[in-house]
Amino acid sequence: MYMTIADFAKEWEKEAERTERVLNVLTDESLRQRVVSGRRTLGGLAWHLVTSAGYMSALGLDFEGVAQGGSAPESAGEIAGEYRRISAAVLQAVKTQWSDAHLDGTVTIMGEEWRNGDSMHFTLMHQAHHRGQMTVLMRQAGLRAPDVYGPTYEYWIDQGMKPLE
Ligand code: NI
Repeated sequence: MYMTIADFAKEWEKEAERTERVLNVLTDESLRQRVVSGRRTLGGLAWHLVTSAGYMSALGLDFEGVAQGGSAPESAGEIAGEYRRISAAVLQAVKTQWSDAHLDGTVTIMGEEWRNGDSMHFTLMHQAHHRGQMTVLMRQAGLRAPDVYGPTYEYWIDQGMKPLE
């Protein structure tokens, strides 16, 4: 749990960089890759990361969110660009509009009291969860998933080593 804005900012930046690494590999065609027929697409999951960062406005932060009613763009570059923009905007809003004490403030979300610092942490965990789903779909779409928290299968091959089973 974050006690200071500085702690939060450090983790937010690191996680945003990981997410950008994943988004930057997407191609327009790969956005249509689905979990199973009729369910979420890779593009839908990628866009979900953008819109969920936008939910931080519910904590009283003021920043430019996602255009209302906008559906997922069909361009991978556009999704990655919009993610970079909104992720930086949230961070900038926290740094300029909050003090450390705001992290201890609470907001009622879906009938529950949420500590702001915990909401921020939840948002990053949620992002990591969907990023993991995305790397599976990326493989199914024929893309090479980047290293996120550790080496990938291809990384070991590149190093001339036998990949772990
Ligand atoms: Ni979600």
